[in-house]
Amino acid sequence: MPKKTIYEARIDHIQLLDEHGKLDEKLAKDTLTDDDVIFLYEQMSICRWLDEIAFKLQRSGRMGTYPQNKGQEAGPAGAGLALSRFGDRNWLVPCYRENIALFLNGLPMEKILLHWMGDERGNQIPELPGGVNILPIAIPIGTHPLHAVGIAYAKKYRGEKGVAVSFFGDGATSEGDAHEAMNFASAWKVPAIFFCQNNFWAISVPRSLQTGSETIVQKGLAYGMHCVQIDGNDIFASFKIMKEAIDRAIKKGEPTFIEAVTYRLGDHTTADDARRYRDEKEVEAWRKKDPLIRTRKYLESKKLWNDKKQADIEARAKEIVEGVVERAQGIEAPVFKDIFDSTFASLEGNEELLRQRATRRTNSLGQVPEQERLRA
Ligand SMILES: Cc1ncc(C[n+]2csc(CCOP(=O)(O)OP(=O)(O)O)c2C)c(N)n1
Ligand SMILES: [Mg+2]
Repeated sequence: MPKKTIYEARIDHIQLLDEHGKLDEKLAKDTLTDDDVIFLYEQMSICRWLDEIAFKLQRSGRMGTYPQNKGQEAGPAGAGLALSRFGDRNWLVPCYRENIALFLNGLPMEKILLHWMGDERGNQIPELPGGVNILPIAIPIGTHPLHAVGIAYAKKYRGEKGVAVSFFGDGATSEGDAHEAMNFASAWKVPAIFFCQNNFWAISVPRSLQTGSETIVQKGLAYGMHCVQIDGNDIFASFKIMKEAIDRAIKKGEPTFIEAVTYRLGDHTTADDARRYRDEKEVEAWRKKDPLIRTRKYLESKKLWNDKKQADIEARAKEIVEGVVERAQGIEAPVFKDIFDSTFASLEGNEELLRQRATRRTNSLGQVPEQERLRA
């Protein structure tokens, strides 16, 4: 029977900096300067320390829950830096595992702590000095890529030069909304970029149970999008590919899907114990690929880093995060009504009922501790 091939697919995997800290200098040309790498290494170190302290805050009852970003800093670091440099008034539409991309674009760190302390003011994003717009953290999985595509459509409609980037996990690509977003982005040719952090797990569900797809990124091929997979623990690859995606979006109005292959070294959130479902050998293998370790090895190999600088950044990270915690905890308690005002258009006389329901929650001792902080 005569047949002809009408479609063939190829997915490239991009790595510039390997796990031993060795850089492909040729591919890395015109990407990050030495100063950029030092800067990103320092920022990743500060974020890692914020993770440690946030974990302790939750354990001591001062925060509801917290999802550590540990191990996944490089992808959002490179991408976040590119977003701050290229494009015009870009939009960053996050989920919860790319804190560093937000900080690199000027979000005050205490906003993240306030969010996880359940304070609505953590979601009120001020106008940021770099000009990038940031939406509040999205906890519903996979819904916000649609918001980003809507924003990208508005940018196109208004003739503005800039992109809207949504960050989400591998699990989000099992949700219908993410596929609607990809379809619209490609059909409407809007400047949207999809940045998927594939960390191999959606809470306790392994990637192998989520999809039969060989890669996550090839899902974007079905929608006619430019698709590329990167080593998500490599700041050079992330910066380079995000820069190219921004160019493609602005010059050609075409969306890109980036899959950053990485691993979460911590639990899903503080409410989780990953030891119950993950093999320690798997975690150990990924610890060796830690983005902080490889970036430091690279800097050391170029004589740009030493033990003294390491001690300095560790001390600075402690000082910065201490200040962040002080500011997050030091602000006046939130107004009770904020919880509802930010959720409902109108309370329609149900305010008292909602108040009673919200404050009925007690801890194991039958106390109502957290709500007492709230002002009426
Ligand atoms: C619509 C929706 N369904 C279920 C959940 C519960 N939930 C929270 S995180 C999560 C897993 C997300 O996995 P992934 O997208 O891979 O992101 P990761 O946490 O691994 O970064 C789920 C199912 C949710 N928040 N929203
Ligand atoms: Mg995941």
